[in-house]
Amino acid sequence: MRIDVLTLFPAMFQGPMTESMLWKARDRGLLDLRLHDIRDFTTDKHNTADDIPYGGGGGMIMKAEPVVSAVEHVLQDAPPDTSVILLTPQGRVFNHQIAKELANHERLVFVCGRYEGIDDRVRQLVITDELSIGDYVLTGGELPTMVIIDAVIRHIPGVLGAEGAADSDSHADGILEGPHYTRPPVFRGLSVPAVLQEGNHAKLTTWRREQGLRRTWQQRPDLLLKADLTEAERYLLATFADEDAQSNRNES
Ligand code: 4F9
Repeated sequence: MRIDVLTLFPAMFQGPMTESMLWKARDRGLLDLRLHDIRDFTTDKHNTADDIPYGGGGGMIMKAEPVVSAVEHVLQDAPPDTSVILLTPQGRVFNHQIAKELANHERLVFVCGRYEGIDDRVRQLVITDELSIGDYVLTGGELPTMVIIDAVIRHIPGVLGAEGAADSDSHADGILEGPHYTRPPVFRGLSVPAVLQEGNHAKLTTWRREQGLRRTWQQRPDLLLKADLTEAERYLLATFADEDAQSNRNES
């Protein structure tokens, strides 16, 4: 996959994009990441990338021309269905499903805004998708871009060690993963659950699903409304609620 990032701060990407998994993906030739400085597409002698807003209001707005030129430059040799993504708190909220969907693309372009905003004509002319990473405002689109690239490349075959490891992630099937343990078997009086040490695979699979459901019920009950659960799993959820009611009675 080739990813082009358009930013006024390409140096912000140096650390994260050269460490760990992202580096592995690039090293293995699975990710061709290209950073472009929007300032290189300015045409005046002062390399002006921003200007004051029409109608007042303070703050600076990124000019349309350099951003549109930069997008057109990277799109020159791109397939017509290439997504050009703007990071903005006004976009669709990014999630696991969107990460998987984006991983199927051969090319992606990320446009990182800065300052108070970006001239809306950029959006009207060249943007195909607007994404947010949550309901808060940051100083620019660079961190959201890195978050999204990290989440997307995990779904490219060969990036993770074990093939298909992303399929068991939290959120992969709408519920959270259960707990994980490593050695030692007892730490400060807390034991690793016996089922993990027994090697009974069928039992382990059931246990993991049960633990995932329990975690989801405890920490993100909102996810259960949309999760695709069997009759038996719905019944299990009801037993969690019963256990809960039981322990509340014992406390009082
Ligand atoms: C983008 C915030 C995506 C959240 C872009 C300022 C942003 C953002 N998700 N904040 N520029």
